[in-house]
Amino acid sequence: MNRTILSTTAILALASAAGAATVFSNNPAPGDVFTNPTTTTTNIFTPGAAVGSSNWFYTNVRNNGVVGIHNAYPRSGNGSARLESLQGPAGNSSKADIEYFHAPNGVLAPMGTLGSLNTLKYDWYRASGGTANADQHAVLRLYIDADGDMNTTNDRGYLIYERAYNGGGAVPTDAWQTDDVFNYFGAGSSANLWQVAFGLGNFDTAGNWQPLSVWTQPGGFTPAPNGRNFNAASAVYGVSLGVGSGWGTYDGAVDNVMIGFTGAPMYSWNFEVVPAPGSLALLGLGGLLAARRRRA
Ligand SMILES: [Ca+2]
Ligand SMILES: [Ca+2]
Repeated sequence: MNRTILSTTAILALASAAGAATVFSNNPAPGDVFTNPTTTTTNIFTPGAAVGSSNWFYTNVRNNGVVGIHNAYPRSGNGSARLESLQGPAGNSSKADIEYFHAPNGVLAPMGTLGSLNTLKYDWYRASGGTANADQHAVLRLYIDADGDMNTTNDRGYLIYERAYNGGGAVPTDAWQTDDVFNYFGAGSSANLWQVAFGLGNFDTAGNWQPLSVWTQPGGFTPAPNGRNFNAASAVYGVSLGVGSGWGTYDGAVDNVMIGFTGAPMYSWNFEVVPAPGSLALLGLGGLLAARRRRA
């Protein structure tokens, strides 16, 4: 009996450990600097957009926005995903995102439903300086398919978390923050999220931002006047973090993105700068020497 419980616990521990992933930069230190000076927005097919084979991508970059796993603001190791806006807010203002698309077999697929979502948190850092509003920080978005049927694609959008819709105020600078969307206002009291309905627009006016715990109900929520109904059966198929557009100048980073669904392993991503080939060889040599010492 005890043995069964222990082995079940061990399997669960292994399952959640397997969900924790390190996402390495494409380039050794200082890491990746993905940018685009033009007004044309990049996409996942832009050369250099894919972060290895992690299904994370540097996306929606324009007007000298910058994104890349980099060592400027290390967190939980040597790096984080840096996000910069170098121009704006007027005229051609910067935008840059880092986004995960769930495609375990090369086909876009649900991670889980909104109704089974049970964890959503991330770390972010805003450097002091810059002209972006004092309440701005890298936002967290979920890609949502409203009816949960991935064969119909005209019913999609984002749910977006940012502090500005949760009391706002100037955000701390030069210090890492952890925002736990499910427990933002205390244990079990979730933060407000607002909807972008692709093809219909942004629904971020008063009354249209709602606690996550409302969006996840069977009836969900439909923003006025013509937003989409997101509800417990809606599928989450990706995660997005970004800055801009229209912010002014901004420098910061995100790390330790976590999203979990009841009955499934936790997704947890730590952005890190890949060791240089030389240091990998040294690590290998060190490991070999240590192994030899252990055998001796
Ligand atoms: Ca990190
Ligand atoms: Ca659909």
